[in-house]
Amino acid sequence: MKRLILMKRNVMIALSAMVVSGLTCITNAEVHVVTQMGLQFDPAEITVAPGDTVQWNWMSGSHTVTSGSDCTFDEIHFDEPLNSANPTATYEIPATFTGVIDYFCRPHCTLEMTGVINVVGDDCPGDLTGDNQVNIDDIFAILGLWGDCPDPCPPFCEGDLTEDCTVNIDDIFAILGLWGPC
Ligand SMILES: [Cu+2]
Repeated sequence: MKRLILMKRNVMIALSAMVVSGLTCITNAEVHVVTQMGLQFDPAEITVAPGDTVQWNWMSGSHTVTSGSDCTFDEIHFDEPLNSANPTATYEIPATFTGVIDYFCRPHCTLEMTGVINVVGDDCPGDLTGDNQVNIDDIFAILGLWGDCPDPCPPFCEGDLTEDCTVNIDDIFAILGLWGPC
């Protein structure tokens, strides 16, 4: 019995190692640069993919990058200063998020210092490892993300394909349903 438990543990260690090596294959993420120019973000609207990073570069004055619309922080994505003390702000788009992220500068929002990030997902939602196929590696990725989603769960949680705020067996069934080349 003890030996069986030990063997199970070794299998889990091996699986974990495979998950880690599988996840490091995700290398197609891009960095999109937005520059603060006076009271504008340039470009004001960008289109990115899930997992990409947006980087804002400060030029002058004192600003913030704050996600939300109507000059109200959405308390979901980001709220960072962009000034001489913090001349670069970055945000990594969650891997499973798609949709629109509006953002603004807190001091200059009413002067229409705003921006838009369009996050357009790929057409292969089950491909967590980014190798253009849904296969056993994606099941290992699910295992590595297993459990309750971090708070706040909506609107994104990596590995939660069924969007029920927990990564569980249902997500493995979802992977199986998406099985094959993208
Ligand atoms: Cu500003």
